[in-house]
Amino acid sequence: MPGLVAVDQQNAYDVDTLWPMNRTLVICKPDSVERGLVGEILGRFERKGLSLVAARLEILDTETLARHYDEHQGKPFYDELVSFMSRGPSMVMVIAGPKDTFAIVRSMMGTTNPAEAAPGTIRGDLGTLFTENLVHGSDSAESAAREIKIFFPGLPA
Ligand code: RTP
Ligand code: MG
Repeated sequence: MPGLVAVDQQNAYDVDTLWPMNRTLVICKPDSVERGLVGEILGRFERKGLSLVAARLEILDTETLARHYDEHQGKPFYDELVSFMSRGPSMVMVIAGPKDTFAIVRSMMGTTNPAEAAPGTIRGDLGTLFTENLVHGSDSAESAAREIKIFFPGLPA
């Protein structure tokens, strides 16, 4: 299990092994904050052996969400998505672990629609509504680097 990480100008490392750690962005969306599920969600990642390296409770503004969800701008669901994502505080987090941590997080989240997500996943266990699907996780290593820069520009990429 990785320990806490130390961050230098270039990389993050496991403090016990000094292996490079891989990071991804996770957002506990407004519905999970409202429902008091942040601890449950973060606890699942921590029990898996991933580490929390940065976190901030924040109401996301439409400009930040436009950058974050750039790939979805202009799609039919975009306005509803931004309205939901800005309706209250989100817990924005950087999670660290081994190679391709983004993929570990995504598999633990479950598929986009909670009604169809497998039991045992966060969305499958805790949600039923499409838009209110509790959690965001970067969908690739490139997305993780891009998204971490948006929310935590001070952290080395
Ligand atoms: P996220 O980015 O929030 O982690 O979710 P995701 O990768 O599982 O899904 P994505 O395709 O990136 O979509 C972003 C969010 O937009 C809403 N959505 N609605 N009505 C629709 O067809 C539709 N498609 C996507 C969902 O709330 C999804 O989380
Ligand atoms: Mg996505």
